[in-house]
Amino acid sequence: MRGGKSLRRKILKVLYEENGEYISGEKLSEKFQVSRTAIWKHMNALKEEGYKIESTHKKGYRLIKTSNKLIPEVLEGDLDTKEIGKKIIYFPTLGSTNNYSKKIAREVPHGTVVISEEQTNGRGRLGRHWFSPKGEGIWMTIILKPDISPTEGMKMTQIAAAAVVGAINRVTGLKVLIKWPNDVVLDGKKVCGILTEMAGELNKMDYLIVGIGINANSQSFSQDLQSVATSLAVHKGKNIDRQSLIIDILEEFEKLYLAYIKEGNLHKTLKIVRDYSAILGRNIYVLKGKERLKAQVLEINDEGILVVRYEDGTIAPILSGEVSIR
Ligand code: BT5
Repeated sequence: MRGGKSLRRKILKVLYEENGEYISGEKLSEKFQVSRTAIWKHMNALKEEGYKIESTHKKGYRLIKTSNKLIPEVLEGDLDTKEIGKKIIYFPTLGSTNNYSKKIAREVPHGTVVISEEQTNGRGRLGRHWFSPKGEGIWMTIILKPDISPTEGMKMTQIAAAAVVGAINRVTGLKVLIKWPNDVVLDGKKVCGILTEMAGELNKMDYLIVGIGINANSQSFSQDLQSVATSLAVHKGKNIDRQSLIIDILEEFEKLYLAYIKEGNLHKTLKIVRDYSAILGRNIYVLKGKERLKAQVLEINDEGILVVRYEDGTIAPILSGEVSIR
């Protein structure tokens, strides 16, 4: 088809910008210098991709805005950022946005964001599976190339968690909390998980990727996830606009990230992760392999690390272990 995929995306952007109004096939064919038949074929291809496009003989075409399709060109255009999301790579389906990001990290610019409507092999920590159904969530990875030491990776997870809770709060009004280090929860169930991974040497980072998975509009979960997972739409009672949420997250992430990278300032992130903590002051279990130790959470320190007091009185930071609320 003439113009191929990139023309199709440009047509989609024009339709989006018409805000639900009709635009004629003639106008589109003039604008893009292709025949009306070519426009018609691209519209059919877009419909097949899942975009809701109405066409009438007289008026032309219009796009019905729905919350279950993302338009990456619009995302890029609407984002008010300097570094993050200047390039967005979008897939209808992908194994895992983190796996793909690792493959391309060295070739793409800092700040590139990879988004997929679906992941067939979404990953959590320690090789766990991450359920990522088509069109229902936000499955994305931010590729970063900061000049920091690999020991600072944890701070990136905290920056991402802070950006996510703030954005969810602003866009949906829902009161989400952070379950340190990488979960965002709603009524005790997980709505978002973050997976930060890096490559490099002991003291020099090559790249760092921050994977963010958010259950936005899922209505149901498999039996094994039902007791631990929930979605924003379930709590809101209606679908949420993923596009607005992505924009808010990336803009907020950039602010918090640049404050840290440029000025060494982690204060705002720390304030958010403390104010919105689901576990500060609470009794928890620290899970170490098969062991489960009772502890009380004392603080999230200035490095973004959790500090606990065990039953025998020892006070210690938790570096990688997992915690569960008692
Ligand atoms: C995480 O791992 O929470 C990190 C999840 C990161 C997912 C993003 S999506 C974009 C990017 N690309 C990827 O491939 N991954 C990242 P962890 O703390 O290990 O939690 C995993 C556990 O959460 C699983 O063992 C399940 O119990 C549960 N789980 C799986 N899918 C879920 C979902 N959609 N919502 C809530 N909980 C889920």
